[in-house]
Amino acid sequence: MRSQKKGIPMELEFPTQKKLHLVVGDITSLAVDAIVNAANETLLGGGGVDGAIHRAAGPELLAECRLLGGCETGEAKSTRGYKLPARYVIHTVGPIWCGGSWGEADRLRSCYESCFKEALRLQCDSIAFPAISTGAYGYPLKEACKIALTAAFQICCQKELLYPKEIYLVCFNSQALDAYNEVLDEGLEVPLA
Ligand code: AR6
Repeated sequence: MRSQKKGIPMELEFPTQKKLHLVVGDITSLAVDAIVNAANETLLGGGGVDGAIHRAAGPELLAECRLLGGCETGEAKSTRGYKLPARYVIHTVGPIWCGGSWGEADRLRSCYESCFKEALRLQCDSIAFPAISTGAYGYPLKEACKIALTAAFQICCQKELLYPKEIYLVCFNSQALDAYNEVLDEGLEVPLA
């Protein structure tokens, strides 16, 4: 499908004109329509990417989050981006890894699907995801990357779906980028949406 060297960011353009980007960096710096936050059920902030997003957006983000009444694992709720370059933050709650027999994969898949639904509702052309659940929540990186890529490919294959048109999978370090590239090299089975 492609000859990409390990550790190198990339861009894939689909026949639908949709684009998938693998990028390395800090999601808070991206000027996209929506960035996704890997939050917890309170939606009141935390460490990791959640902390970085709240710091960069400023205190108004927390004020709006307080009005949301939390969020169930696998679901998503959105706020404005405030001081972020992104217009919106879509907050989702990934599963805590408990060994893999507790529906973690279904719930992680549901995070991506819920975020895409929210991006469609908000008419976002572009959306950027961190590798949800792969930090504090302990989800094995490669398995999580496979779920993220499968969900992204499903969207990119749908010509009639108006939003989003560009998906960014953001890697905070080279391990995440390597994991995404390994999954792509091994090939993906993408079920029809
Ligand atoms: N930009 C992009 N990716 C990042 C950034 C960043 N600025 N910072 C971290 N990552 P985590 P989780 C990557 O722990 O596992 C919070 O306290 C990081 O390398 O942020 O879903 C919440 O409040 C990793 O690959 O989220 C919850 O309590 C990925 O983002 C809990 O952590 C996710 O790591 C959620 O845990």
